[in-house]
Amino acid sequence: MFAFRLIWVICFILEETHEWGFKNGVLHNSIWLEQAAGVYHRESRKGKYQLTYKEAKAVCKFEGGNLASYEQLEAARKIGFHVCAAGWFDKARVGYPIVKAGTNCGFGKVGIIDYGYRLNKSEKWDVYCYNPTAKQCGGILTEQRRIIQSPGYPDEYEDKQICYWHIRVGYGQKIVLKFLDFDVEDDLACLADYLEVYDSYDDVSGFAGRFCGDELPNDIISTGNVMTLKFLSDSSVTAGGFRLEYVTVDTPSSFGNNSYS
Ligand SMILES: *[C@@H]1O[C@H](CO)[C@@H](O)[C@H](O)[C@H]1NC(C)=O
Ligand SMILES: *[C@@H]1O[C@H](CO)[C@@H](O)[C@H](O)[C@H]1NC(C)=O
Ligand SMILES: [Ca+2]
Repeated sequence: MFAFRLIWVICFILEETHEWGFKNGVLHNSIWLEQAAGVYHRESRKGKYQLTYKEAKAVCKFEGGNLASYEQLEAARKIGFHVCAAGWFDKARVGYPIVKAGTNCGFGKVGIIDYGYRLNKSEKWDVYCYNPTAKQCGGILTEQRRIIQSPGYPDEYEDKQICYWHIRVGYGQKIVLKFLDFDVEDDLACLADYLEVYDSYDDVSGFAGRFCGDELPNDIISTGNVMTLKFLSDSSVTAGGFRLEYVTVDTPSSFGNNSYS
């Protein structure tokens, strides 16, 4: 019985952590990750609400962390961590952090929406992990301007990095990305390592570009007040990394016309 379980767990981990897959010829990694103060939300690579308690624990552990505790989740929520998806956290509890009350999410309440201790550990949810050392790689950025750089910059970045930066500025503002330094493992289609920019809240819509090599990309201006940056490195060959700055600009009505919207 024990051996069977062990094999099952190993199979799960292999399945869950296999190298990035190709879809329509494009290297794709659709995990959705949101992070604040070491706490982050994870979906299974199979999609939303696909992790049993045991699988959820394995996901956090594989990334060097643990399931978040209620206190860690609440501490993250207090600095703006808001996710509309229920996930496992410590002690087989399920819930999610809500900052802004909404009718579609959290029953109009604010706080940790707590489904309590689950008796049935085979139920499937997302997961909330805690890993304070993962902090420098991504996060939610709300400042008016800020430098973003690859992990370890100005040293070379490491293999197998996944960083998501979600930039959210004031309503009516736009984000201007200015690249200051850029050196990411080069290949023709940027399949190995790359920085992707999305003119959107997530990495599903609003694709604005994928970059690798050592040519400095042009400035990128968002259409709205959110932007997502995703940096991924594969398991071999690193490079110098990148450094960029974003600034915010207000959008007066004279700023172009709205023919694109
Ligand atoms: C536990 O949850 C799983 C997944 O939702 C379900 O298939 C199963 O029937 C549940 N078991 C019990 C005893 O309720
Ligand atoms: C609005 O912008 C579009 C595209 O940039 C341009 O073709 C069009 O002439 C502009 N219209 C006005 C009234 O400025
Ligand atoms: Ca690489």
